[in-house]
Amino acid sequence: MAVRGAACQAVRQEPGGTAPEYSIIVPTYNERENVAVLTWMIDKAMQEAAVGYEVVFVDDASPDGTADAVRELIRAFGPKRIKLVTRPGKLGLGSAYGAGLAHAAGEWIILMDADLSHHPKHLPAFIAKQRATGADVVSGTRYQLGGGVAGWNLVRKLTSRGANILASFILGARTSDLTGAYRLYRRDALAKLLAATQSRGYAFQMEVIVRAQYSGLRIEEVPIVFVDRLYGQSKLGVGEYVQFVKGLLRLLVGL
Ligand SMILES: Nc1nc2c(ncn2[C@@H]2O[C@H](COP(=O)(O)OP(=O)(O)OP(=O)(O)O)[C@@H](O)[C@H]2O)c(=O)[nH]1
Ligand SMILES: [Mg+2]
Repeated sequence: MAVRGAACQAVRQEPGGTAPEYSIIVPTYNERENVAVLTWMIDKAMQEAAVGYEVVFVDDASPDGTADAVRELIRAFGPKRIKLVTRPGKLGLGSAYGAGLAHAAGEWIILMDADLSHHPKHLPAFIAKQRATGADVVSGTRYQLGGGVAGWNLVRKLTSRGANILASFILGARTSDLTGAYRLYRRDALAKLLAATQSRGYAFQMEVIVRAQYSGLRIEEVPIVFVDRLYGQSKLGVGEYVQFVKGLLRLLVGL
């Protein structure tokens, strides 16, 4: 412990061991190549925002050893800055957020992907937007001025845009990016939304934000540029499309 304490001195800690204001929950499945650079970029962004934070990684027994890479980060940044929640197998994103929340100490929760598609440079904008507006949810959007996607082919761009337009039209959603996952939530709001949400895959993000709107939470948006993953494999397949349509139909009849 003495060694660990000494190693941590180089890294900022919250004074007096108080809880951080922001918890950034990052679910991981086979993201070994991404977690270190992501953490360094998050640290830079949160220093710029001048707020206290922790990162909670939720790893589902990634075969590539992601959890060991996170343990290295805990040694470098300290156990107050980085937490690791491990689960015995790939149990899905929705429950990963819940598991992360159970171990998160912050009043504000930021959800982001590990694959650098959600660039940490946008974090200060999420925080500033929430503080300026008093919003319960700040959602990153690719579909407002200043936002966009990089690295996707035309088919994937049209699919994402089409899915968003279709879902907005059918569900009367006011948020411009329903399927994005880069968001900031008031802690208790997220807990309630997660408990109510049943969809999986891209429909999960849509259900969460539509439920937020229907339950009267204040939602604001910030433009983000989504960058296609550089390392690791994309999991987008036919199954994802089927799940999205199923989720959309269920929301249509169920909400
Ligand atoms: N803990 C956990 N994390 C997951 C699971 N599925 C995906 N993730 C992570 O959730 C985030 C989003 O998943 P991605 O695979 O990047 O999904 P995507 O961005 O829609 O698609 P691609 O980047 O094209 O693969 C990433 O950080 C993944 O590592 C899971 O079952 N459990
Ligand atoms: Mg991704």
